[in-house]
Amino acid sequence: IKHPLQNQWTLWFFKPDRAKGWEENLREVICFDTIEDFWSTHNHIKSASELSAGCDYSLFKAGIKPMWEDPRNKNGGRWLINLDKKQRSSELDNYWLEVILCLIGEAFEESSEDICGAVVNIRPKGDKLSIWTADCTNRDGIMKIGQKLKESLGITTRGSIVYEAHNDSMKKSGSVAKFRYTV
Ligand code: M7G
Repeated sequence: IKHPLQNQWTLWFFKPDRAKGWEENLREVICFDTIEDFWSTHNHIKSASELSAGCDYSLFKAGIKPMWEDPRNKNGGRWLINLDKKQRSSELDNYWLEVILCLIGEAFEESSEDICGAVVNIRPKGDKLSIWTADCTNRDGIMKIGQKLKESLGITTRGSIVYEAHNDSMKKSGSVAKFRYTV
């Protein structure tokens, strides 16, 4: 008997193709709802650090698309971790796995309800990890998730993780979005 997860999760893959629109470049890879199915997926796909520049993996609760426009995301935001280039070889894959295990294991307890998914962006200027939550005004839930995230990754630097509302990310023109919370 396989071990059921509390939620069903969908893994998405984004591969940049300039000839296509952003959403067209987003593909559903697989849906799983047991620990065993998670590991067999994880063990046969490329690790995040092996992806080419511009690609993303996203893991979202089934039924939520990994985009700002989804009804479950549109009032939400993300905890964002910016990694240094050198962390791709040292930290990226471990961090991403840890984030996934927190999500599918419902490690955020009562705040797990607020979780929509997580994204890893592979970028030449520095990779990014984020956890997307549903409501950018739910301060308590957001802070609990942020603290748990930092703790799980063993990040101790104060103020190193910022939460930004998708509404701000959407509007940002080149520069950094106005963040709302930090841990
Ligand atoms: P990114 O891939 O999140 O980060 O956004 P990057 O700047 O490090 O590459 C790059 C661009 O992709 C954005 O400026 C948008 O044009 C597009 N994009 C990203 N996201 C997450 C979305 C989304 O949720 N919806 C739409 N419509 N476009 C998006």
